[in-house]
Amino acid sequence: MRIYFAGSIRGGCQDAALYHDIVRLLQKHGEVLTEHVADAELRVLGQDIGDCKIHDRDLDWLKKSDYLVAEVTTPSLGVGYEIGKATEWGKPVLCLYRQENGRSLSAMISGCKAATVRTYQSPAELTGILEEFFQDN
Ligand code: 6K6
Repeated sequence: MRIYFAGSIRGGCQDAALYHDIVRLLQKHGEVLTEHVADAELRVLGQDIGDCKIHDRDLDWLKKSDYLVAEVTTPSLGVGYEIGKATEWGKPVLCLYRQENGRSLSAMISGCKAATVRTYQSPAELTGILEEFFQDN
């Protein structure tokens, strides 16, 4: 089972450590194709392959994935684009969202019937949320 994990990069990288923990949890359910999204060193140095190659490679991985799991607390154009593509391609999508600072999730995500949106307060809740999602899908 192949899982594409999506998390903000240029949208803001304050949750990088959390992404790392989510990738570790996801690895209990399958192969995570996008570990680099949670890689602190790569995030600082960037990857010197050019934006077109990043875009084409990531969409190729997304096409090959069975699931998309996205952490959507930090708004990111790239993550929103990936969610749009995955739902269009009929892949099960799980969006993980922490309600904070009075900010609301985009209606294009919270109102998307093709995606499962789960809110959480603490990372301790994620194990159960992921188990439920993979059992139901
Ligand atoms: C930086 C850190 C690691 O790699 C890099 C180079 N840039 C990217 N590498 C791989 N995937 C990327 C990169 N930039 C964006 N993405 C994809 O878009 C990822 O799959 C993320 O889920 C999403 C982040 O989008 P932005 O708009 O927040 O950058």
